[in-house]
Amino acid sequence: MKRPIRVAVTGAAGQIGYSLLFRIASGEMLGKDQPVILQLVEVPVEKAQQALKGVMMELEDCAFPLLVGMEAFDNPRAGFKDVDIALLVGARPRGPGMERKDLLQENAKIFTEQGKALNDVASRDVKVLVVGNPANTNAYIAMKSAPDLPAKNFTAMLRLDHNRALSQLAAKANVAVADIENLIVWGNHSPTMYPDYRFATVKGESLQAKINDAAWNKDTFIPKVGKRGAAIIEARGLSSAASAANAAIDHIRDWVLGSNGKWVTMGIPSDGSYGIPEGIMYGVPVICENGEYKRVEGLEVDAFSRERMDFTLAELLEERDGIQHLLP
Ligand code: NAX
Repeated sequence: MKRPIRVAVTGAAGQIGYSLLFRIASGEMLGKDQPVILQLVEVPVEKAQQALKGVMMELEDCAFPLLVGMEAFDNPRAGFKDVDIALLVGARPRGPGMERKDLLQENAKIFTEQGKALNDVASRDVKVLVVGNPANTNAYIAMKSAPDLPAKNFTAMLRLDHNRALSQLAAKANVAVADIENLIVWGNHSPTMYPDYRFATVKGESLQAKINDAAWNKDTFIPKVGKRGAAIIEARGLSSAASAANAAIDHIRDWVLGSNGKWVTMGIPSDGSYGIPEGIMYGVPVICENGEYKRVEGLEVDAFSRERMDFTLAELLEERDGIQHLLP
């Protein structure tokens, strides 16, 4: 039997957690021959811990052969011990009357604590995915709070945006999702993101040439992908959960097992390329191989794209400036 992989999930009793845990335990994230141990972290509140117990009872009742261990925790320092993968899903949602600034500050506290805990007790190779919003800035905070871990171990989730864009493009061009390659979503996981299909291909042919509709790109496609989260809330009365969990599975599966040469979008610490200052958690195209991601380099940035990429960057810089003074 392979060595079990330890996976921590925060916010494990929440809605994304409920869609995520069963798929991890069934082998969809790390492979059908890979045993896992789940380290589930929730807030130290009776109701949340109780709900988590219920989820764990259901996980037991699935009798997943690959689930070889599972434990509940009420703090990250215990919950992140020796973890190989950390899915940071739990975050402080925006409450009534709460300003954006307050939201950033509340989350800064959570992700500083979690970053420090990872720094002190997680595997040195831990792969961290931040899902909880504001995901990019929370990932930045966790990364900055973990100076002993490589910065490249920290990532933010833009895969849901990537998948949303793929589906919209497939429908518009009347092609199969699986045939679309080389799509990108630049920037922040927020409505400012820039889904970019200038390089996308379908069976080797240019998708842009096939669609050939600049007005649709600017006025329909980009805003639709950006506002998809709000449209789901409007329709469902709840935010995206199953699709978010699916994107988290896609993100980690590709990172660990490889993306088979395909471009996928990950929020990763920038290296100064593409005019993005170093160290910002910014969505870029990557290819994953042998457990590492590699940024796709040397793509041309035209004037329209520059404007979009700078727009989403400006928001990230503003978020960073709002929490910089709280960092260790
Ligand atoms: P829920 O409110 O259903 O669940 C969140 C859970 O996290 C709760 O059970 C809560 O007790 C727990 N929690 C809060 N703070 C915690 C902490 N410090 N440690 C451990 N657990 C903690 O939210 P859900 O729908 O599951 O969404 C979770 C997060 O994902 C939210 O921040 C949401 O905004 C974000 N999303 C991010 C997406 C992305 O693409 N990056 C898309 C989906 C989603 O909106």
